[in-house]
Amino acid sequence: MIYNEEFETLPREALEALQFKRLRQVVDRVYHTVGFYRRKFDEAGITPEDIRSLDDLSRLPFTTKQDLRDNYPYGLFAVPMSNVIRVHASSGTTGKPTVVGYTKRDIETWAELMARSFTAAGLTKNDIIHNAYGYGLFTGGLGAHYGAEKLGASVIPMSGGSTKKQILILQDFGPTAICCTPSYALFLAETGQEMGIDMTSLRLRVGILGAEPWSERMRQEIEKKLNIMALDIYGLSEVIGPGVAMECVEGRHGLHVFEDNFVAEIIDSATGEVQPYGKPGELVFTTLTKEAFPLIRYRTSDITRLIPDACRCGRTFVRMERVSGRSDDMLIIRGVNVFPSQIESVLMEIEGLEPHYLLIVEREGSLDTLEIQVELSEQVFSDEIRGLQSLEKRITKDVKDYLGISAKVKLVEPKSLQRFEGKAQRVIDRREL
Ligand code: DLL
Repeated sequence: MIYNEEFETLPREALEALQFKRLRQVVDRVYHTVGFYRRKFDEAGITPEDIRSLDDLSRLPFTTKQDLRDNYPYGLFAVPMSNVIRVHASSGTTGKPTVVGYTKRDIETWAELMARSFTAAGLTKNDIIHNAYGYGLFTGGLGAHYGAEKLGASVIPMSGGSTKKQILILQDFGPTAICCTPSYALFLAETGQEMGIDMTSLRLRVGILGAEPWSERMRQEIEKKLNIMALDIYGLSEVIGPGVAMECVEGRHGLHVFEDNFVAEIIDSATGEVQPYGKPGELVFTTLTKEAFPLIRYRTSDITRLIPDACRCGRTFVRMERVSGRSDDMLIIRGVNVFPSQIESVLMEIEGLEPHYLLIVEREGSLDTLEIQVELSEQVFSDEIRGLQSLEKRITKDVKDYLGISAKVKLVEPKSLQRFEGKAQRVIDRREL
């Protein structure tokens, strides 16, 4: 099933013509409305008129997360705030989040992309969708919500957390589809099992899972434990949120990028050189239809490759292979994006700690766990136990309050963590997906 036949099955030639037309428009618009882009283009000696074909896109400069940070919070918006009807945000490399904005039309575009994604997963207005992506600044909850409504399905706005209640609702409300991160899907399955519930006999038949990397092995586990078909959905706040690319039930290999709205490129992370189809590298997006927050050649740091082969489903959009990793050090812990530098900033605000720490990420059952080991200063090391306990509590609380993640804190003796001559290795990620 295809939600928007007209656009999703455009012959490549017509699609590329449409992309070019929209690219010219967006390049023109950002050049004239966003100071940042005008400066960047001027520095590169390029004007909108120089973009004469889709290939000329590669002549434009990249936009990075650092650029977004430098223009925090609204500096890259291309419309006045009075036209912005929603903002979302995700983690940046410091304590400050990355802020994105939407006009009314952007919200409609996004809802359609999510309706297309649900349709690609085989859902219709007859489905009941249990939405366990978090509602709030995170784009998952509201993104999926509006898409489900656009499709005409019934949406259960669960948001994240309260696992036992989620299981009750899964049993009683009879949802046929679930939206959540793949690790949370597994956690729900396992918790249900522990509660003595047969999680394979619920009405659920489809999972629309994403927001973090997962593997084919995890897919099989989830499918077995919940007796569903699990499909991969990809997106990032900067580009729009979930619904940038979606797997279809027919293909189940690679996610169709909604190319009438986004141009995808793969580049060599080190040189910035555009790579041909099939070669792995860093994914870069240019938005073609967004009004409030258009992005030109945004470097996602996600590593994948593009598959141009025709798909049985009839969509002509190129597919991206499941994301295999990142080119930066961002961690995704229980769906929350966090950079080690953010944890460091929180630690360094607290007296009595040394700037030597180690982050250990593991997966217990299906849940990610984070342990923070941090060295005490000589002065507090001699303190009595009580003082140390309250210090541990304070760190746990600050990490939770500022970054939204639960961590186990272990205070260690001064000078006990390994020192490094070159680049410090502060993260041990033992998760096997
Ligand atoms: O995670 C948007 C989203 C919500 C996608 C719900 C899918 C479902 P951010 O919080 O900005 O946005 O995080 C974006 O998450 O750059 C990837 O590194 C990672 N990511 C998202 N989807 C996938 C996926 C949302 N399917 C960052 N597979 C991205 C692997 C994913 N990684």
